[in-house]
This record gives sequence, C-alpha cells and structure tokens, in this order.
Amino acid sequence: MKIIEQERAPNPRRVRIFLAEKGIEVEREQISLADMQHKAPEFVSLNPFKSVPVLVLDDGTVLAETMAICRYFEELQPEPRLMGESALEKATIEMWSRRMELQLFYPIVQCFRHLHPAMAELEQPQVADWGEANRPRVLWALQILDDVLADRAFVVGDTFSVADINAMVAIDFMKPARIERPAELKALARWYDEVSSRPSAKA
Ligand SMILES: N[C@@H](CCC(=O)N[C@@H](CS)C(=O)NCC(=O)O)C(=O)O
Repeated sequence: MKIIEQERAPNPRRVRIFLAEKGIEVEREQISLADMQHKAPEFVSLNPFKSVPVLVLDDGTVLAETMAICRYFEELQPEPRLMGESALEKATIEMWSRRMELQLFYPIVQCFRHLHPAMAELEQPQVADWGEANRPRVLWALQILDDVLADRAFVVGDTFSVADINAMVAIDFMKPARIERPAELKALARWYDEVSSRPSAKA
C-alpha cells in the first residue's frame, strides 16, 4: 500500500502523526499541489475531490479523507487506541475530533486560502472578506479549547487521541495562516507544549 501526499500540507500530516503514534510505516509518494498534480487525470481518477492524502491499497482500492484513512488503520491495528474503546469513548472522541476539524481547522484553512497571496491561484475565487470573517471563529474555538483544557490533560480526558492530533495540526497551521495564538490562553499553551513534544509531532 502507499499514501499519496504532499509533505508540507496539514491533512497528510494528520495521517502521518496518527501512524507514527501506532508505529505503522507506510510507503509515501509525494505530489506537488503547487504544480497542480492533484488535478491531473491520473490523480483525479483516484480522488475526484482532488485532495491529499489518498491511501492506495495493494489491490488498487482507494481511500481518501484523512479521518477515513485513520479509521482504517485504527481498525487494522487498534493499539494504541486513538479513537476510543467503549461506545461512549468512541463517540466522545468523534465529537471532539469533528469539532476540532470543523470549528477550528476549517476556519484556519479559510483564513489561509482566502487571505494568503500564495493561494491566489489554487483558491478560485479568493474572497478576502470570507477569510477575514473566519478569523474571529478561530479565536472563539481556541477559547473553548482553552476552557476545556483547564481541567483535563488532553482534548478528551486523560488519554491522547485523534482529537489532539486534529487540534495540534490545526494550531500549527495558524502560522502560515498568519493568526497569532492568544498568549492569555494558558491551558492551551500547556497542552500544546505537551502534544508538540511527542515524537509523533515531527512525523
Ligand atoms: N476533507 C479532506 C481535505 C483534504 C485537503 O483539503 N487536502 C489539501 C491538502 S492539506 C489539498 O489536497 N488541497 C488541494 C486543493 O485544495 O486544491 C481530508 O480530510 O482529507
């Protein structure tokens, strides 16, 4: 099997961290988004939504979508669990994972894609007002995250999970999106330092 990705892009990084936590190695093939290789017919035949990462199994089966790829590996090799064990744990991690994707990562991505000059060609049309409209949403989600991290170690309880991966990758993506992490969010800073120092964060 192989993963088709672009190393610098945040969604493939989520998969790499997930795999590093599980100690799973998968062959990786790089494509260039700047060179529009994800819009070439060979790639579009794998993922009509024209995005990375994509996992291609040995029999040619294709899985796209970061969380679907993570789910596949969680089912193949449950330990260490990153998506919960009991019904309630699984649902709670799913809830926070979706919140981190939809309420935090998505608005950060909108800021990046609609405000950064380097995205002008890829994001058509680039709508600066939409980028700006997302900035307060990012800060709102960060405040909520800071509140919950005030009395627990990780995004969901005492155990590192895929929700932490989604939150950390989102926050790291604030740098290219040119959004400052508010210094007064102390619980967030404590958690960020901890998850960023895990070896998997370098994946
Ligand atoms: N919902 C997809 C999003 C994947 C995605 O947007 N990937 C970015 C790279 S981080 C991409 O390929 N962008 C290409 C483009 O927007 O043209 C997932 O979760 O995997």
